[in-house]
Amino acid sequence: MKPFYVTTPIYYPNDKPHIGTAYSTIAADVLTRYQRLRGRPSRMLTGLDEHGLKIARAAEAQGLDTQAFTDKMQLPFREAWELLDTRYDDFIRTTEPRHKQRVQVLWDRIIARGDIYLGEYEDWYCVGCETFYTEKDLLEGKCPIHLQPIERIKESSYFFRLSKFGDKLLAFYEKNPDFVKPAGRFNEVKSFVREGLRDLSVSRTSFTWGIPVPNDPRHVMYVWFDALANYMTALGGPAEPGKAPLFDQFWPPSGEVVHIVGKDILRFHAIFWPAFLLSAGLPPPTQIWAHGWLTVNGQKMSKSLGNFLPPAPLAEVFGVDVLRYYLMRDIAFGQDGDFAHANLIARLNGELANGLGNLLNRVLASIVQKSFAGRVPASVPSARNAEDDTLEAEALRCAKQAAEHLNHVAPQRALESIWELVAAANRYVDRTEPWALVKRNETERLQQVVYQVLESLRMIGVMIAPFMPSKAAALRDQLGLPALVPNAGDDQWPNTWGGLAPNTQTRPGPALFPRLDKDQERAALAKLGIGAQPLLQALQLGQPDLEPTGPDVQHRQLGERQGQAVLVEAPARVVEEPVGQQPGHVVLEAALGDVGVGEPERHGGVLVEVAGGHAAPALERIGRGRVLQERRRDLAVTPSGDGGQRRSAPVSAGQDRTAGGSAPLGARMGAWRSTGTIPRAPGCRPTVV
Ligand code: ME8
Repeated sequence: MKPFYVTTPIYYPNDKPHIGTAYSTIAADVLTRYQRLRGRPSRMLTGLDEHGLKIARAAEAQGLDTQAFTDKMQLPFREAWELLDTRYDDFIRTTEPRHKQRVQVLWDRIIARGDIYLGEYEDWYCVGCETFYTEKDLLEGKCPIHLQPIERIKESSYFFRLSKFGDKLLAFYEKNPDFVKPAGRFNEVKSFVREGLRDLSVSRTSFTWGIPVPNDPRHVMYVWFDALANYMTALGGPAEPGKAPLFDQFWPPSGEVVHIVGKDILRFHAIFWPAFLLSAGLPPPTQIWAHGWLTVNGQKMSKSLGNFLPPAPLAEVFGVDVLRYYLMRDIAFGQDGDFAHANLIARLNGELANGLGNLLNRVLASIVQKSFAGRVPASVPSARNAEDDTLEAEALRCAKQAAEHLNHVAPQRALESIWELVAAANRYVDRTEPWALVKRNETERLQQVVYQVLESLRMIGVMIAPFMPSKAAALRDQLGLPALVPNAGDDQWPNTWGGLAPNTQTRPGPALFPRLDKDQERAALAKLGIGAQPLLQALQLGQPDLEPTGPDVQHRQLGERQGQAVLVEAPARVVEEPVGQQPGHVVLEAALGDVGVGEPERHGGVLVEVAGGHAAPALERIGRGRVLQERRRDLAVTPSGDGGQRRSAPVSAGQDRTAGGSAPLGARMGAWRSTGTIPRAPGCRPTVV
């Protein structure tokens, strides 16, 4: 098996990491941990993209020297990745000398091939994307991604002859049919290339925060040229054979390289990057995996849009492993998915607590302790029956399938396969009724049954390790097994049945996944600043039978009045009509009188909705924004025309109920923005008191 090298995008440190960037990093970590467990030499890289105008401006806004700013901003990334238990081998920053020096080598190689030339450039530039757009790319004159005003730029520039690489790229794609995943995205890339490529501007002269172009220091390299090279420079490449051992070992043709990226940056990776490498006479990476976006109310969660969820409070409230599990399980890798607290809680209580936690508890806590003095009983072949054969076959099938899914970078499907085994083992316990065997003193059959269940748990404990490393270790510990230590060449995947040694001393411990009861759910959500009112909580937590009577909820929001930020509080009601792109969502209408939402930039990019407390601490918690002036206004509501009649929201069990007022701090911006104004509830006539 070739050595495996997986990378995350290197993130812009203009702001702190959020659950979207955490998603890419966790996915890369899961894949690397899996490959290590299979005994494959594996390496994971993450890091920061520290050059370019975006970073220079962010530093300027804070009044900091740019290097000092990036030195400061790297910390929250390192902390977040540590908190989320990601085990990367290297963390590269593009301001490091090791990177700068190797990028210049790459540049020189391309120059030597005659593929970079000096010219002049004029086009539209989005600093948020750090990319040029032509007139036809723009959306109503704005950047199509950030929906922000865009700058016209004209300057002397070096160009990369991308136009020359169209056919070469298409031939490379043809030869490497799995180069881009998912396949649908690969088709988009191919059509884009077939339409014809323009030469690419790869240097800038209007600012200096970048890597100087060799022999022409008036220019700094285009930030994407600099950034893409990180995957190679972190290994010490490009370099002659024998000069950079990691590069020799992990870069193709000796190694396999998988770049995990979000779909927003696929073109850079699938077109520019291989073109640079083909020009330089270097092999392109093996595969680019473009996953979808984590959304909030159907809108991409991002730093620029200011609607992002920081990972730390979620990890603190639900636990790191539960958060990792949720992200990998709830969202099909490659597709977009909405972050929904209600779904997270449902999966914690269902699949984790009732499914796996309960399976462990059912046999280990009492039967193994009482009937076998806490030791794993030996299986008894003469006491086997067809149920046992079915469970064993199912366990092997699930393990094989989970591995196949992970080999194909489908973490969600791998978890589905693992939970098929959890379900099969729980069914087996239901059918074999070990507690009845205890009563009837059928010792041999009991031994056999208990062994089957514990062995299934052993297999599950290995398979969940890449996803939930601490919970896997805790499960193994309860089974009396040591923590898994990956070893090159040693495949530890549960490919065979019967690995659990009889007589192993088990150590039953606390519940693996404590279930959250209603009060705990409420407390957890309140800690995250969500839902202080009973109806709101009911909607989030899945009680569709609650009929609202008075005003549905008290809704607080940071709004704007005559240029000032104000915190308003108003009764709100649940309406049927979804605002935004997610059908089935519950949306709140609040009667906020003449207080406007204002532009998000006015409040540092965030609209804050608080269910209790004041705006300032809320803003502090999410780490951005500034309250210009805070004032509290209560708006009284008098029922009018319809006699105070109210409709309840059309929610049904299993639906996502996190939109509307129940969304976390700052997250509702999308819903409000898409309406443009704050809707008034028809049953309410607000009066300012
Ligand atoms: O683009 N859902 O950095 P960046 C899922 N520096 N993933 C998300 C996400 C979301 N809502 N938001 C961000 C850059 N991501 C460049 C990369 S690489 C040579 C240079 C993830 O800080 C996703 O992987 O804007 C996306 O591609 C990446 O963060 C963008 O991070």
